[in-house]
Amino acid sequence: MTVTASMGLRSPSDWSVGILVVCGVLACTPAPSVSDADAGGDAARDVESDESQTADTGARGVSDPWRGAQRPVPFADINPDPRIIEVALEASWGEWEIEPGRRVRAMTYNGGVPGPTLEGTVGDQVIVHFRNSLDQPTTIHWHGLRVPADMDGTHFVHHAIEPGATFDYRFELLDAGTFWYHPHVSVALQVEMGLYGAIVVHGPSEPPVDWDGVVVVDDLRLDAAGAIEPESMDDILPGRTGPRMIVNGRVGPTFAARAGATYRLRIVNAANARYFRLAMTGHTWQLIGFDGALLERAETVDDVLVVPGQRVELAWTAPARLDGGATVRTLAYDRGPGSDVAPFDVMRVELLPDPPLDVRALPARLNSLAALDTAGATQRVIRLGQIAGPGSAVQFTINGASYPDVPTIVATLGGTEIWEINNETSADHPFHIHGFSFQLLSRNGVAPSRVSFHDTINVPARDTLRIAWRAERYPGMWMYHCHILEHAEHGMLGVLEVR
Ligand SMILES: [Cu+2]
Repeated sequence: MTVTASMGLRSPSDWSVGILVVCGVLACTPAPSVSDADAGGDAARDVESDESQTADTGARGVSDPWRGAQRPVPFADINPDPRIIEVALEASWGEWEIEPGRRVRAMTYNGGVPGPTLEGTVGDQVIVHFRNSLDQPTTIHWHGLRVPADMDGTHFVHHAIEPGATFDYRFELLDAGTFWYHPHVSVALQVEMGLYGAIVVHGPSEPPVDWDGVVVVDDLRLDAAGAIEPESMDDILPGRTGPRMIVNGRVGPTFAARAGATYRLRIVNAANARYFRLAMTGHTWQLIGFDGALLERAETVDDVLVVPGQRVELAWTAPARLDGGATVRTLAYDRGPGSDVAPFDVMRVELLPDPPLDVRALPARLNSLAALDTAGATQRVIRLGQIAGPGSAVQFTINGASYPDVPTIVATLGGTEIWEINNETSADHPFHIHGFSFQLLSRNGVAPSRVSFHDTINVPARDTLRIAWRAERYPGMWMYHCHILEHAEHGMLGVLEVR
């Protein structure tokens, strides 16, 4: 039994061809590891090789670094077919225990924050039986996943799900990577109140690591009574932030690592507006991927910026000694007027007493990324701006207009788009496109040193980014917007139609 597919590799060819998965009801042949083909192997050979070697997560007896409530819960899959993930998801008011003994009233998915992690493999079919038990309408947006437009959770592709109503989301997992889900109705409020969860999609060629899991970061501001503070007018310009750093729904958790083990950290920024510039005192990380695509080669970094909505993947090998432990912090970052530039501690890292493991290097080659062919691409300019709004508020604009007055962009199905995004403001904006991944072509005219694909990327103040993407597979109505959720709600959002 073989897996015949171009799966999980971000290249123009596998975006344009249908993805064929040949798999029986029994388990598919384990996927070959990239490490099999380190020495110059090409991507096609990597995925078609019969040399089977699974990513041996956990094979060396490494325990989960998260303790108790710090560990996100999985979904309960009610479908016996191993290639169908069928789950129940309910949004409801509940209690969120942000630290031992401190509970806040929150919006929860299946009673918790974050919601259950949706974990699957490329080619899996997903059915989510969703029930809205809130007292207000909601939807679910599958951030970064390529899904049919009518499953995308925006209000112009399906009606908001009213209180007490249900909706079944159905889609196929097309790409390996780290994604997340959250509402797209009253989004600034509902995400701030706790409605978010991670999505992990495994591909056929994953780097071998000892543990692979999610690190969902968020921040929170409580009022004097200990409740999540409502949004104020002052939150609109910088977006809402708070002084409590949250990881996997908990303040200040501890990551308990085993010496010599390699950890794959799938970082999801679920905060409304906080830019997490993460660093571990005295240590470096290996940057291995963004959003839905691993980089071709790991890059050693001292710190990494993760903007709202974005995912960044890191690999970290625990050292032989970590006397007194270490602290992961978010470092000072100035993203513009009114923003919170202060550093904060995010989580502790400690070593387990377990005997050290032999250190294993990551594969030299993690992925094969082909740059998009941009010949004949339709070129557009997207200008991000701001103007004075009603009262003392600010209004955000795209090409001079605020949603819903931003003219709809109509892209041709099968065509290639190049967007020049000019940030004309003095603040950074994280730019997100629904339904499609884009390649970064340049920043201020300078091409990056490597190929990378994103669905959410920071556009620094006054900078110009050029991105390219293929309008393929799924026609329909999509959105693009700033992922500082207060900015999206105050005008920095446009409609994209692919037809
Ligand atoms: Cu913005």
